[in-house]
Amino acid sequence: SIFKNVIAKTPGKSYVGGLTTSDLGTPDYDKLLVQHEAYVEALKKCGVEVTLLSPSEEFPDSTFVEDAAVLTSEFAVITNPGAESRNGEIVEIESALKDFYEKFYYIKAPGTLDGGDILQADNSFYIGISERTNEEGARQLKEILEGEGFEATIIPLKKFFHLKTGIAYLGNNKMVVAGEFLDHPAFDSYEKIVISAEDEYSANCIRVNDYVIIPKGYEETKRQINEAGYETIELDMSEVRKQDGGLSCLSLRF
Ligand code: CIR
Repeated sequence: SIFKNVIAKTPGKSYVGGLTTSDLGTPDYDKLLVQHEAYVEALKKCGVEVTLLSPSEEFPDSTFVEDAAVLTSEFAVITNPGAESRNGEIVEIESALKDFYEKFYYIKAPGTLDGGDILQADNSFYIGISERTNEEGARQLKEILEGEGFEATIIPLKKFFHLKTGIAYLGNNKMVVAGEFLDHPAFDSYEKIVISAEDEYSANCIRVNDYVIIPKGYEETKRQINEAGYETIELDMSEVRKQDGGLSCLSLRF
């Protein structure tokens, strides 16, 4: 699918005190801003129009806009983020999406769902159950998607933080997979690009029109994706990774 629009959000200073499970240290805010600007520039190079939201100090993790919505070309699903401190992020995202969508669905309590747990591959969606997305949230999304003519498969996660921490869809039936997804039956029908445990962070990459954006420093991932026929753009993600974020988390693409 061709993406025309992207929503991203500049991180605020409070980012450095946001949620994380990593032990990579405190992010350097100035360095993060440089990395975020490079991310926005890379998206522009891919030919999308970027709507850049202003920082919100009250929501330290709100630069990870992907978690607040699940988008298709026809409709938007506003999520119900599973982390208490992040739940209020949906208000701004819904209002930004009103400029682009008329049809909205909502994940409702007791269902919780983070957009990072949702992967679309053509007509199929994969919905991870994680620390953030519960069974009820997954069930609600599956019902919405099936009602709209999509297929939806629920995948309980074993180790990954979010589903998309370990998987990306490149189009043309090609799936980038790591860890617990390597031999997961749900992905049997795809042509797999296999990411080693050592390179696991690079499984979170994004295809945006003619490019695949990947984190910098993963030569084998770059080689495989180039070999599969895609041009790559590499970005330094060090300060994003420190807060458990990746390339997909920083934008909504539609
Ligand atoms: C969080 O814990 O919610 C953020 N520090 C990281 C969210 C990353 N989002 C994503 O993978 N979609």
